[in-house]
Amino acid sequence: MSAITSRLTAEAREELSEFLGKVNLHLLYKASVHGFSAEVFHAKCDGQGPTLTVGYRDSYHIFGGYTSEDFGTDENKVDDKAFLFQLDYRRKFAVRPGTVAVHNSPYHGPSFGSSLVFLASGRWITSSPDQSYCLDDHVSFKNSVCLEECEVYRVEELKAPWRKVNWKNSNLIKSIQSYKLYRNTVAKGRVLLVGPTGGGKSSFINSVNSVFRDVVTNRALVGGEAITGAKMYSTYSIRQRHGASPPLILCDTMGLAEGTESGMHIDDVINIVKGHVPKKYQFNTASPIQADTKGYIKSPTIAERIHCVVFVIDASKPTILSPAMEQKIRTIQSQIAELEIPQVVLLTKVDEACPLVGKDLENTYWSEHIEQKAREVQRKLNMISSCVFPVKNYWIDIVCDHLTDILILSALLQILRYVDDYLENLDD
Ligand SMILES: Nc1nc2c(ncn2[C@@H]2O[C@H](COP(=O)(O)OP(=O)(O)OP(=O)(O)O)[C@@H](O)[C@H]2O)c(=O)[nH]1
Ligand SMILES: [Mg+2]
Repeated sequence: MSAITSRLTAEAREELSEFLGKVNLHLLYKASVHGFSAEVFHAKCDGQGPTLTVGYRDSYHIFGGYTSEDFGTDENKVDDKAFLFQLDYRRKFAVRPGTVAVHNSPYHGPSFGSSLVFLASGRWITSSPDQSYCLDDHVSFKNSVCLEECEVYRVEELKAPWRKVNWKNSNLIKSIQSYKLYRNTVAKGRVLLVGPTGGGKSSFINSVNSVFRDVVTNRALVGGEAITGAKMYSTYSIRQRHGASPPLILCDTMGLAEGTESGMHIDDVINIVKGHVPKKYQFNTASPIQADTKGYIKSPTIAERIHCVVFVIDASKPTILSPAMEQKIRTIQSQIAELEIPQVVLLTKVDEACPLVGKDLENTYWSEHIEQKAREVQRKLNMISSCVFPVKNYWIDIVCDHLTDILILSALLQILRYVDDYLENLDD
């Protein structure tokens, strides 16, 4: 069965986080999918610990209740942490201490005293004034209301970030500027960005450039295949206006597509990695560059070869990589591995993938959703977790922001270290 989608919008989640704090909401029950039935509700939600029940009268009237106690079919619960809420007007109604916050019974769904009883009869909720919750005259779930939808979420406390980041680090940029590559084998590490169309490759190059310029720049063309530049092999030296420039060249490619009819030819990825492809080369989907193609670099120097390959993957897609794309990238990976070139994954669009992160980038490593995406890509591409970096690009922004910079710079510093490892290995 495909994953059930939550009806909570990013805005609704944001509003709920004002009541609940930093939590993860895991959808247990959705009436329109599982049935408006007390029996199914109990089968899915009993004994799950803290939960949030959300009723939707329509897209605007959204209300429900939180309890930190288990649902069940008997035993009423006193729960001083319970509350009812109504999202329009952002209202929270506290429980009266010591009263029955949750009335458990097999004959109805979530029941917050008699103030708000879900699945009282199919889609209908009932609400009658009682002593349990501090309601007022303006609640929008008075008397009987027919619901379009009812969802129950397990509320999971966010325990610890899955990776530690020093968000206050102001030395990252200096560490990158002053990075000395192994024995000066090359002046600059050459890093290739590869990945599905629209994943954010060009935006990442612009973002890195922006961090070092301290203004949002747009050197690489963003916006997909419609743009001619997206079919061209472009390389960008990252330069600092004032002070030392980082020892980096970022190489932008055409996006990969699922079939063979469009997108970059995988042989060309390997041709770039080996250093055969000249700057400004126009990719041809149907056939890769040949030894007799104009500009073909026959005997590339170490500096012309790629020293690290970065796979750029969009974290906001429901399926992070389709089986066909996974297969394509795996094929590229195995050829890169033969050349012993390090590989990294950038998980882009974390702001779009998780509303918590969209609201505050410091949530990136607290977000279970982003962690799951990182694990998924790690598993599919057989990477170790320290090679996967969530980032948000500068895409809508017009000024730089410290938190966005930190994610980009953390990834970049690690990429430089992998470049260094590769150069050192060449010596052995
Ligand atoms: N929300 C969000 N959008 C992003 C981010 N990065 C890129 N985008 C958007 O994603 C779209 C595609 O970005 P590009 O940088 O053109 O992607 P690409 O991988 O270079 O695409 P191709 O060159 O076509 O393969 C653009 O509309 C960007 O504005 C991000 O971190 N967050
Ligand atoms: Mg691009």
